[in-house]
Amino acid sequence: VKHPLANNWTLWFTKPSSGKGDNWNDLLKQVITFNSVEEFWGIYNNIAPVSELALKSDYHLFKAGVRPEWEDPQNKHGGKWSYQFKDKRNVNIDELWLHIMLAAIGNTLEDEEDGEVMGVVVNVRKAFFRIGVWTRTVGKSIPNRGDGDVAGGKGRTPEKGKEVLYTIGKRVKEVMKLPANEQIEFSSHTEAAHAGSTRAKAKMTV
Ligand code: M7G
Repeated sequence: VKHPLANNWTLWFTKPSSGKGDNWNDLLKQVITFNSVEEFWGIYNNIAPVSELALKSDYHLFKAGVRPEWEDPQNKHGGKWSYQFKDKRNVNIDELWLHIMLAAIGNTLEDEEDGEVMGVVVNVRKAFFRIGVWTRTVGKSIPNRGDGDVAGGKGRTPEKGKEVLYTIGKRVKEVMKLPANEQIEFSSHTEAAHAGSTRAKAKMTV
């Protein structure tokens, strides 16, 4: 018996750049798409844990049909909650990443009808591990896809839009078991793209 997930999910991998003119698109590879709990575990048990990945690697787990890029039509109006774990030796990144993936595919990061969560990302960098949760909006209402979806924040007031994002931020913080005095930051992808890096100025913290 397979236990279906509410969405189909695709795992992506960014392989480390060799440093010689590699561009983002050459490094980003689609690994596999799945739609059940059992398939998830089958994949999880057969891929390298984050703790064994080389520096500059990323895993991205996104709703099927959404590329893990700022430019994707479903991401371009959005942003992400993220946190950098700087004490790499004392953080159980494999467990944190597993828990954030389970929360994403189990739809517990948001109220399902909000349709904000596009995917989750882990970055392996020299000075930190970073976990990010990508959202479809930055709280503002955006043009909807025209296929009956409500995920564009249609009918949401700006206050409601922000509240939806803060709720996700709080849940992300809980899943990562961060102490209350640690802050996770929200930044929009437009800022990240302009800054040429994700270290863009944070708009919200929780
Ligand atoms: P990062 O991995 O988000 O953060 O971006 P880091 O600076 O801590 O490593 C690293 C670089 O990857 C960016 O400066 C971009 O060159 C490229 N990059 C990352 N993302 C998420 C994207 C994306 O969505 N689209 C494009 N075109 N490039 C990206």
